[in-house]
Amino acid sequence: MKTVEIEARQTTWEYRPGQTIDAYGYDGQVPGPIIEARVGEPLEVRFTNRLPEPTTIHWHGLRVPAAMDGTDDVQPLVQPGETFVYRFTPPDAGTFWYHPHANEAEQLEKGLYGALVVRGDGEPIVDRERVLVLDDLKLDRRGQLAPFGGLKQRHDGREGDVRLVNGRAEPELRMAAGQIERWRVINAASARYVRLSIGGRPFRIIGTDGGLIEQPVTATEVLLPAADRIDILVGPFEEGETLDVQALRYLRMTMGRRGTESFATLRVGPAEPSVALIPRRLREIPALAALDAAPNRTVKMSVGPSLRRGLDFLVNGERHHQDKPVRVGELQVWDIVNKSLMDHPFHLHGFFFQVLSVNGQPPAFRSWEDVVNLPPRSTTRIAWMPDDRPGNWMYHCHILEHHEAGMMGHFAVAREDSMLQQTSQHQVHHHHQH
Ligand SMILES: [Cu+2]
Repeated sequence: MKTVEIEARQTTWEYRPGQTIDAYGYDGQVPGPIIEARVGEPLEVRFTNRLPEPTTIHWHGLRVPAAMDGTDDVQPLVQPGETFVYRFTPPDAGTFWYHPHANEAEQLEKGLYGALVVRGDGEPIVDRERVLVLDDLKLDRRGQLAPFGGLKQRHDGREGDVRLVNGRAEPELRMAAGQIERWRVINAASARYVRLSIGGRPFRIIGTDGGLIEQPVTATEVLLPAADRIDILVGPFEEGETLDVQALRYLRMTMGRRGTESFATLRVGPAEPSVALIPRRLREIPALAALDAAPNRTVKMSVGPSLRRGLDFLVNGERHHQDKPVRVGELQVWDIVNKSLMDHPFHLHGFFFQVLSVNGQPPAFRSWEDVVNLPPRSTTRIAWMPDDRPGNWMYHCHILEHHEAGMMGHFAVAREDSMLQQTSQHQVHHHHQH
C-alpha cells in the first residue's frame, strides 16, 4: 500500500517571477504535488484541511468506490482542522487529477488542483515525460484575484488573461533535439477551452481521459474542454527550434471572445540520444455497444432565463436534477442532448464511457472518456457500464460556474436486489396514494 499525506492551506502563489497572489494550495503549492500511483496498488491519501472553509477532494476520472468520490453526496464536508482518509485502488493507468468538490469555482481558481498519474505495465517507452497542468487566472488591476460573480462570469464561466502551465504564467520549456517526450496535459481551468497546438507541428495522441487509446493518432491540434486530459508524444525536433505552445481560437459561443493565445514557449536544445519505443498497437479497447445502439436514457442540458437568478443552467428542465438509478451490470446508452447555444463539457463521475456518436457521426477513434464536449444544439450518444460500485454518483457540466448553478444530475448505481427493494417500496408508496 502507498500512503500519501496532503494538506490544503492558504499560501502565496508566485504565478510569475516577482508577482504573487493570496491563494490556496495543496501542500502550499500550485499545482499540488503530483501523486504517483500504480494499477492495482492500494492508495491511501490522508487529507487534512487547513483552509478557513470546508472542502473535499474529488479524484477526477478514477474509478473509486462511491464513498471515496469526494462529493457531498457521499461524505460530510471536511471542516477546517479535520482529516479525512481517502482509500482506493486505481484500476486503470492514465492521467487523472484531483480537486475540491465544494465551493469549487473559488477553490480551484485559488489554486487547489493537482495531477494524479497512474502507471501500468506495457506503457510506451519515451525519453522524458512531463505533466502540463493548464489553467488561467482572472486578476484585477492590482494583480489580485478579481471578484467572483457577475452575469458574464455566470454565463461564460470564469476566464482570465493570465495563462498558466503548472502554476506559472507562460513559462519556457526546454527539450533536447532528437528526443520524444510524453506530455500528460490536463486542463484545470474553470471554463476555458484549450484548442492545443504546438507551433502547428504534428504530435501523436496516445491517450485520453481513461488511458491509452488503441494506436497513436497524428494530429496538429486537439480540443481540451475544461477538465479534459490528453496524452501526446511530442518531437523529435531539431536544435534551435522555438515552438509556441498555444491555444488556437475557439468560439464556444460565449459573451467574451478570444483569439490564439500562448501558454508556453518550447525551446529545443542540443540533441540527446533517443531510447523511445512506441508500439504500433498500444492496447485493445473493445466496443461497449454498437454505434447505432438504442439509447435507454436522455439527458437534456439547457440554459434558460430566470427571474431570480438571471440565467438558469438545467438538466432535464431542473437545477440539480435527481435522475433515475441505474443497475449494476446493465449497459447504459445515453443521449446527452445540448439544447443550448453554447458548448458544455459533460463529466461523468467514477465511470468511463465511450462516445458512440456526435450528431450521428462516430468519433475519429475509440477511447475511454470521463469528459466530452457537447457542441451547441447537439446530441452526443455515449455508452458506459456500471460495474459493481453501488452508491450515489453524479454527472455535471465542468464549467464550474454552470455546475454550481445546478447543471448537474444525481443518480444511484444500485445492485439488482436493492433495485427490487426500491421498486417494491415505490409501488407500496404509490398504492397508498390511491
Ligand atoms: Cu456548461
